[in-house]
Amino acid sequence: MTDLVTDPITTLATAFPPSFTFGVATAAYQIEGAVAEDGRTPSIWDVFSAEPGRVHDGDTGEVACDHYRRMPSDVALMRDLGMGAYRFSIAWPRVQPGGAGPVNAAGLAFYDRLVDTLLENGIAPWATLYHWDLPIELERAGGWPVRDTAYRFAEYAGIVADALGDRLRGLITLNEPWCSSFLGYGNGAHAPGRRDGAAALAASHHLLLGHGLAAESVRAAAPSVPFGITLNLYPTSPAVPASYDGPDRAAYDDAVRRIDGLSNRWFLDPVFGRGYPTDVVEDVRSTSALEFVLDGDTDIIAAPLDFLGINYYTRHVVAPAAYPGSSGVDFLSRGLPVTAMGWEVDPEGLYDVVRRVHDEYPAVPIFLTENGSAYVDVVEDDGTVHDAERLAYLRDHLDAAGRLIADGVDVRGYFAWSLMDNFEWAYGYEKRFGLVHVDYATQRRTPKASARWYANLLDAHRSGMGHGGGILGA
Ligand code: IFM
Repeated sequence: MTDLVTDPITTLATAFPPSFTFGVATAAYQIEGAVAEDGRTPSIWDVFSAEPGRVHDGDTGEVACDHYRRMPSDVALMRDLGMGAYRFSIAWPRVQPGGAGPVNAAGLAFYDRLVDTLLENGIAPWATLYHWDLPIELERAGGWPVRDTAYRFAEYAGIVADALGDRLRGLITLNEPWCSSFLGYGNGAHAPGRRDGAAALAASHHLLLGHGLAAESVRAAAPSVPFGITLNLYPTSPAVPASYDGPDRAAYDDAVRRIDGLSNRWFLDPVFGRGYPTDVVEDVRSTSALEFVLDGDTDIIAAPLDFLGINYYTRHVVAPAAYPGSSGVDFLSRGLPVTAMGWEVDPEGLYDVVRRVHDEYPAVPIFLTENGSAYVDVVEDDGTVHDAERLAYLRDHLDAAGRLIADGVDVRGYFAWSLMDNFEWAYGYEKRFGLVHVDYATQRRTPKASARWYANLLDAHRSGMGHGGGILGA
């Protein structure tokens, strides 16, 4: 294991080959603001966050980090931190208001400028096409549970690929379709806030179908842009040791199977050409007969990938439900330190989940497209934030990424979530994931200690790893 105590930066930097991509990630609705600027129309998140009780403190993305107006200085900030790549998302309602019909040139022009500004500053642009901001008109027509939304998405994907594909270094169709379908349509915690299990399953299928159809429209418009999808994956473990052989051992294993099935395999299997896992099809049969899966759909979804994006935050630890009538599975904590989200800090989980994809699915380059932590930051009088816990989280997860590479897993990049504090969906502005602190009253950006540490690591990596010290010292 890398010695992270005595030589945290120079040793860690050696774990990553020279071609490794280091960057940061954001998403449009979480940072842009300017929701009615240049022809943008509302998305499901504008409508959802305006509904009382949906988002903590009634927060919305109306202003967010005001990135739409501050884009040039935000890119300069990334350059100053030495970022090699930036993963952003494109707001569908800016590019194609209403989700269908003609392109809104003014909205698309923002992303055109962003891509050029990034390139001028030596930062590789990576775009995500859908990070949860469905145009409200498409939701009013039925949203993702409706098949037509997949075709609308493929059309929009082609528009973006045609305009930006010549300059993007990576194009990701969907960010975390599990969240879009199961949180958006299943438990209602996310926009559009519906609570309908059958609709959630239909949404998951149409999101994946949209991904597959987008492969065609993207490759037709921009054949050379690396094409992929980002899944949020969770290693799933029983809340008992491997050696446990009590009478309910099988029930623990079944809890793991069910949660792994719906969280991971429901998405990985069809994307890698295996169709939907039959055990999960059985699990959900009382909710839906999956009549929306038509002949040929699974072939479309299995479109070849240039890379798989994996987002990792924590592990699921599960047990058979203590009380009958619940969903059948309980999620437990092991008493490990948690982030402000209540998520256990488990860098080994990153190793485990990526290793599992490497071991069980066809070989494909892997990019860690999100990984990060929310903590309650204390801002000192001089504006600095000594976020030791976030720094340790970042360092320990990067160490796990380095060990994956050492063990032969084809991990090619890491994007820290997030460049800066932003609108954390139903948690509003209360949870801060940024490497850069945002004072929402003034929009002042201040790099936290974690940002400066990451900048030092990237500096050491770029300069052939011989570099010690740096801003924080070794
Ligand atoms: O902020 C989100 C992001 O939009 C998607 N992945 C998880 C992050 C933290 O919750």
